[in-house]
Amino acid sequence: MMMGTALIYDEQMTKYKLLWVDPACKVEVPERLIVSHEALVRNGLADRCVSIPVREATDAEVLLVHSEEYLEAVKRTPYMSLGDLMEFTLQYGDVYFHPNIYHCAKLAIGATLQLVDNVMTGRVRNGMALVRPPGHHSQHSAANGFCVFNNVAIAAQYAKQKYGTKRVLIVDWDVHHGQGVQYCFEDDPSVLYFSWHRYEHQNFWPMLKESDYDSVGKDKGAGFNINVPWNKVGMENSDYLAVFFHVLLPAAYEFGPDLVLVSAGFDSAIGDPEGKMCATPDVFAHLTHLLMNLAGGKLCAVLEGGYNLTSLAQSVCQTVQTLLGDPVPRPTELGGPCESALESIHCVRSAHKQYWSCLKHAADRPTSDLSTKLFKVAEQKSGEERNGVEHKEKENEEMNTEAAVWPEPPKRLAPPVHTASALPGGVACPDGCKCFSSSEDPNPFVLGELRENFFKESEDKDALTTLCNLSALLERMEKNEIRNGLVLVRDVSMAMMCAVQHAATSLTNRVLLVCVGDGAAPTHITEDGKTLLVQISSKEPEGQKSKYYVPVCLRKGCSDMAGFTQAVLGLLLPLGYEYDPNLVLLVRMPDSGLCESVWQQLTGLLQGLAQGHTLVLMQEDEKASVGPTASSLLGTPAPSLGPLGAPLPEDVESLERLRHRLQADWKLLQTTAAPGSGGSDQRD
Ligand code: FKS
Ligand code: ZN
Repeated sequence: MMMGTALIYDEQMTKYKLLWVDPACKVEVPERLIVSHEALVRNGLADRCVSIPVREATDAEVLLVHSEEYLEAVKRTPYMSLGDLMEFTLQYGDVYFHPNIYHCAKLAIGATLQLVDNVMTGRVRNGMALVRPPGHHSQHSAANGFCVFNNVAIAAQYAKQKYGTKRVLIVDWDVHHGQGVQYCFEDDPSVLYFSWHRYEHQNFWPMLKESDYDSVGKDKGAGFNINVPWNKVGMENSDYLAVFFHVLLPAAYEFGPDLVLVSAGFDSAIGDPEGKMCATPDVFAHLTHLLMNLAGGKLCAVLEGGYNLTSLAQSVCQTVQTLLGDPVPRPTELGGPCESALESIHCVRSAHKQYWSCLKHAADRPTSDLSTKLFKVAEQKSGEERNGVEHKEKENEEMNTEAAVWPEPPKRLAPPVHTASALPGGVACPDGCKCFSSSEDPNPFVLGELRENFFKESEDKDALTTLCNLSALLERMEKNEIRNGLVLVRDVSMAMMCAVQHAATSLTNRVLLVCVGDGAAPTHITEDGKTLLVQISSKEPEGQKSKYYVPVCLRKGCSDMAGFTQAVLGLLLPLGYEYDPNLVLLVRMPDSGLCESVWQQLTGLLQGLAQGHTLVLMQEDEKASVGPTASSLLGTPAPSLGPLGAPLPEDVESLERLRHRLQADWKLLQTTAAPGSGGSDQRD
């Protein structure tokens, strides 16, 4: 079943602008929308999307979030004189009105709701709405921060009302706090609102106390508001990813939304004059990808901010291209998160540990520690504090963020074959897969090698052919002729050895080997760092020799969904991202006990690595899994796991311990600031 990506855009929304001088508002220009759309057209992305017309929102839709008085007031703005508009504007913060903005604001809501309708009815899988004015700052009875109506908040209410959506996740990756969204859902447990934002200890707009990590929601909604304050500028890709791995994703998977709305602001990208952050546009490909397996893939991205036109256009393209299913680029520049980011992560996890089972064993913040609360003089993030990578230290002079240079994101070419499979006779090739039949000529050299290495004694023709196919498949993946593949084998252990050995002798210099389930894994191959082996099983490891061998032990093995998911999100993914493999080998051991939907989640998530080059190995008798696995490899979102229960306490604890132990070697596993630095409590 082919399902598309919606793109909703209308030039009409470029037809309003600031009519007077206001330094606070001058960055919010019509060109933002024009360049974003032009870039999508230029890169051939707009054409690949399902284009859906906008419409005006009805009064009833506006009233889902806003007051009647406010709506009536905004309704009068098209008839106001310039002087009246200026005066009307004055009662709100950092916003401007224009005779045409009311019309555009209704279109912005309408565009968002069109997107929600098309996603909820299954006409498309996901999509993006390019809108102006943005929405996340506007409140019940107030415009604010370039926003007139709260597009995303209205969309969440609309989805609940019209489609009976039980749980909506709102991910606000704009660099500003969407306080309007927070106020709207503060006491509502059916909407999980996540926002990261430049905060600088309350020195950054909108300078609210309630933007800090300890605003967790109220009453029944306690725990359903997650704020990650950035207390320094210059945050990078690893800071963003660390927050996803250790805060957002665990909570999001536990929550189990049936719709994901993204307040997609790109002022959090490098070069933005407002955000002053350093994350590159390709990071949005990863953020998008990491959310695409939630809610059965139902994801609606709605534009918010973004003021560096180059960075904005590139970031929009990265997001849409990911929604379309193109291979995700290799993550760039992943050191560890910086001290300030770690401090924020530590605070958020600690503030939320009482609400989320996945955070139950998060490290506490000493209650007496007020250091993150101090209203400090804004400081620049200096290279020295960054983990891992050496940076040139900037002097105290103001950094000219708009002069920032970064390489244009790479092209993201999709290989001609998406998914190939090598299956034993009698197993039908799943729809959309290219079958690698045994009739294809085996490379005589490879054949010789295989005979030499694996079949010294016995001569099993079928097994040999399978291994030949496997080698051929790997070669084609290396040449980027095939994106990913699935092989059913007689003996996964032998096939795994064969694949690893093949990879080691070829150009592939880093293989992430993920073994799911009990069974012997080739631990000896991890010595040279060319393979990172992560095995998730129920067997107690015999002591860890190398940083490249990570045995993850869960008491009930892979059969506990919550524990397994936690291991994947908080351990496997950060390890994988930091390792940055050029091939992922995913091996399912016989009788792993893993349920199909969790397996599909894993398969889907791992495709954010190695540009989607994943080779899956399964045992011959797991025929029933061929269809679902192939479907995930083909980019179909995994089915939602629904809300997850609590993982076994002993598993959570042992995962935390393992993460703690590995932190010295793998910076992306860190979740706490180093004691004694970055303002943590000295008395502790
Ligand atoms: C001048 C201060 C500007 C207003 C910032 C508003 C940000 C709006 C936004 C939205 F997504 F809504 F567009 N203060 N240097 O980016 O969050
Ligand atoms: Zn913003």
